[in-house]
Amino acid sequence: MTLDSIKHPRLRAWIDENVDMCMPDDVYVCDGGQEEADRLAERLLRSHSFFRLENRPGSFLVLSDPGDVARVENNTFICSRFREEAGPTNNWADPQQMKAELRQRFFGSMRGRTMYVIPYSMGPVGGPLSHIGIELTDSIYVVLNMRIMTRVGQAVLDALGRDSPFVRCLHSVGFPLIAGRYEPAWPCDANNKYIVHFPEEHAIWSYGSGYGGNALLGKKCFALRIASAMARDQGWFAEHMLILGITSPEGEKKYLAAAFPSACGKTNLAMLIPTLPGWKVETVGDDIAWMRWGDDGQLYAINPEAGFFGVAPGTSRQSNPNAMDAIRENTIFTNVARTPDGDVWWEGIGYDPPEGLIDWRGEPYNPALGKPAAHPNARFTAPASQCPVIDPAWEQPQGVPISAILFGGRRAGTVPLVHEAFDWVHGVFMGSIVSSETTAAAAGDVGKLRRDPFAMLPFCGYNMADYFHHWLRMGERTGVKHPKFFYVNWFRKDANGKFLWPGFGENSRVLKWIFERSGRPAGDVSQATETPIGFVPAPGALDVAGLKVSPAAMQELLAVRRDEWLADLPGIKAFYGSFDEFPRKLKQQLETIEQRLRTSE
Ligand code: GTP
Ligand code: SPV
Ligand code: MN
Repeated sequence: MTLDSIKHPRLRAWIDENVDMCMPDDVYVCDGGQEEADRLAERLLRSHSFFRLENRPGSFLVLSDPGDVARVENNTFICSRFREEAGPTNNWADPQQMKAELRQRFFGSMRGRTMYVIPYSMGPVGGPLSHIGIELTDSIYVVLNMRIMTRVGQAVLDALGRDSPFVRCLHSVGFPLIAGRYEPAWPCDANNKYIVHFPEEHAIWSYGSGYGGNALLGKKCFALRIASAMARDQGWFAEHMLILGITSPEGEKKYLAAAFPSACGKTNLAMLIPTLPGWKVETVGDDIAWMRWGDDGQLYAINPEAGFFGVAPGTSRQSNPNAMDAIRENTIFTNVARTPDGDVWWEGIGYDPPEGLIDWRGEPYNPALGKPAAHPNARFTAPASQCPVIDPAWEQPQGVPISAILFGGRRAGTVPLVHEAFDWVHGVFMGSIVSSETTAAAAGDVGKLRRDPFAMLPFCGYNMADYFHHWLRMGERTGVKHPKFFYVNWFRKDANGKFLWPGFGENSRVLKWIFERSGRPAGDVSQATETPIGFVPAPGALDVAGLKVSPAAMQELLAVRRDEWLADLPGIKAFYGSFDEFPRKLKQQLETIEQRLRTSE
């Protein structure tokens, strides 16, 4: 479509402004359709980094620049007017200064390229919890991913009308095609990345990277960083949470939301196939939840996305058959290995690499070198509708009612398999002390323990102390029915460094306990043992029938050790202490728990 299809004067003016700055050769408005996608894919196929996968209809493999393979938290900024608004966990820069710097980067950055205008909706178009964004980008890869991950096209422009608000998302890979300049396979400006958010004006400027959350601006940039600030102002929640429906053998259905840090198991839990007979899990979303209190007092959640941008390594028929089915066609694979017969391969896919494998750098795979064939943060982009267990209500505009909220992370020790909060305030406390070993989803160290409250450390668009306030305040509303809070840890290890818990489908055993506990009134102790940190399953309460985990390992998994927890407190105190104004209620929770730990035997 041409620019004439834009009937929204402020949108048109904003596009014109950015055309003047970025100087693209052309401007094209995306309709999100299949014909358009085919046409754009044809253009990319001429490059050396884009391959059609003969074995998977409508699917492609893309290999990125080795310098552009993950989110870049050091180059991510929250540019609110005051530093205090961004808080100590975010990089801050003055908005005017940052814009001046960025204007130099964006100046002429789209020369020789087309600027694609992507009108997209996060959430069903026109839904009461949905919001609209417009991304301007010079990357066809971004266009092809965004049409899977979000709802793109004319319907969005129609819903926008002539003057509705939208989130302004500007993106450039930062590699203009100046006459005679060689076009690399994956253009980017690897050494000059900027992922910049202006929460006060609902704007995002992303420069230099073409990868994932850096470039698909509907995802982390809008649906979490900008949306979390909108949610605080407007009284709702934007969270890094999967949403799943779980049905008991008796046919009772509940919905759960779960916040785990990046690459800590959201996609896998969202699509889990229970090993417990008679139980069923269905997927609403695998990464982001937007939630608000409904008129009936229940918490309602939508998945603002329309696709999965999932971690490929470790995904197999054994670990996640539903994901394997979802990626059979119409899927974009990024940085996985390619087989000679036009298929994909990665570590943990469940079978040996075939002869003639080409690794994610485009070179013949040589296992002797000890380097993985797929990048550890290799991803698949697949339509959510292709998931065999997609929930019938996944596109319900008003969302699904949430009975329980889970937190989780990778902890080799200390944190038991599951524990339950005493009440809302304790639940917020629980979320505030989440910690996890870092993963390949972000550039930097892997396996380093860090505090990642609510799995939102890299994604909260404002001061995190204020974010906890928001959670506490929202729980004080009258007439609301509090979901229960739980904290799970699939990653506890034994003395030899092996996971104690089999995970994946076996996590249904923990979900069953959560399902049953979430229906109990506050203070109810059936099936539960009180510990200083919350309720854990009472002896025998966790259904382990047929599970091959020794009683000793089970005991270790559920153990709440005084010394381990006391050793964790200084880190929590240091984190709390890094804020100027921290919610008193959470500090009190910390004191109470410390007291309980010190007086328990
Ligand atoms: P993002 O998309 O980065 O937000 O990640 P995610 O939270 O959706 O994580 P995902 O489900 O993709 O899992 C990441 C990695 O953890 C994969 O390699 C999985 O195989 C592994 N994993 C997921 N669930 C489990 C589990 O229950 N046990 C163990 N041991 N590993 C798991
Ligand atoms: C994450 O890192 O949490 C992701 C992948 O879901 S990305 O879209 O790159 O942020
Ligand atoms: Mn994520």
